[in-house]
Amino acid sequence: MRLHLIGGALLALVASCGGGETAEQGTGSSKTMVVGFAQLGAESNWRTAETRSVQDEAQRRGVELKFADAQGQQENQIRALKGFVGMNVGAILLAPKTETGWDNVLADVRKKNIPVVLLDRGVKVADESLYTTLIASDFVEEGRKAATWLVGATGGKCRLVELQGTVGSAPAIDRQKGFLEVLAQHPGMEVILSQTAEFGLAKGKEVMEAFLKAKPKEIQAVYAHNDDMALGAIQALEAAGLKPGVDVLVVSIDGGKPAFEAMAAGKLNCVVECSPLLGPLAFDALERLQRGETLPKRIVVEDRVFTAAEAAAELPNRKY
Ligand code: GZL
Repeated sequence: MRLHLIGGALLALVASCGGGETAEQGTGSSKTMVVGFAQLGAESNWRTAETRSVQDEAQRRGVELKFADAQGQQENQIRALKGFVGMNVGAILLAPKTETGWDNVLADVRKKNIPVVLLDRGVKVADESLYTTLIASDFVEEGRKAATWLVGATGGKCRLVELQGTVGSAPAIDRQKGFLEVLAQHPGMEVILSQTAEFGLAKGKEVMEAFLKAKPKEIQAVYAHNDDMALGAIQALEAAGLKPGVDVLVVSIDGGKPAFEAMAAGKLNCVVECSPLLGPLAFDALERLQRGETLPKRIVVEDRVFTAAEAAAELPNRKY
């Protein structure tokens, strides 16, 4: 792993992955593609799986990957993007922590004609030409699917709490939007408490403990914007002497192995899948760009819904 000084300061482990071997040395393909990947952090099992998917695919395709882990800070991502401009990379992959704050740095990137592919989260920019395409799930639809399952499981009558993802992030905003859109059709469904737990397991447990203190015996279900927070909530429910999945229903989004194990154990009732395995899609898009193709502005990753009844059979198929 080579460390690079960027902007005069060492940026948190900007490392060359892909074995440092360039395409000429490795796969023998005509063009060396050097790609910068500005990852937001490692806040969840999902995020780690996404990073691994991109790094493995770069290695497989003989692409030199400059990887920057922003440790959860948008300013580090911005610094990484500026560093990639300085290195004059061939393309940039960006998993933006939050929707806003990207206009200026993406304008700097565009000045160098470096294409930007957004991975897994969208941005709100004044000029959509500042990025080439967004490869992500439809988070509004994920929220709708979670709510539809919960309405069905409770007959449309339930007092529930919501564990929101990272404030200002596209998945947190849109998963809440889709969920509430469905709940608006069912007046018997009531969100009695809602708070961010930043997509983290420990924080999910902490916030759920606070919810249980504030509304003892009133909570009938938990809607968590991701598995890690749902697993934290499950720990809090058990610590309070409650049976998660039975006394209190739990529905989450992501579909990682730990969530399937919790469903198989009867502690989690429903998971809406959101695949982090975006490496192949990312490099397919970059190769299409290299061939001069025009990409659609939005590449939607399809999601499935799984319930506890299917968990044991599906678990061996889970790849993250
Ligand atoms: C979704 C992704 C979210 C996951 C969380 O594309 O941005 O961030 O749902 C992750 O687990 O932390």
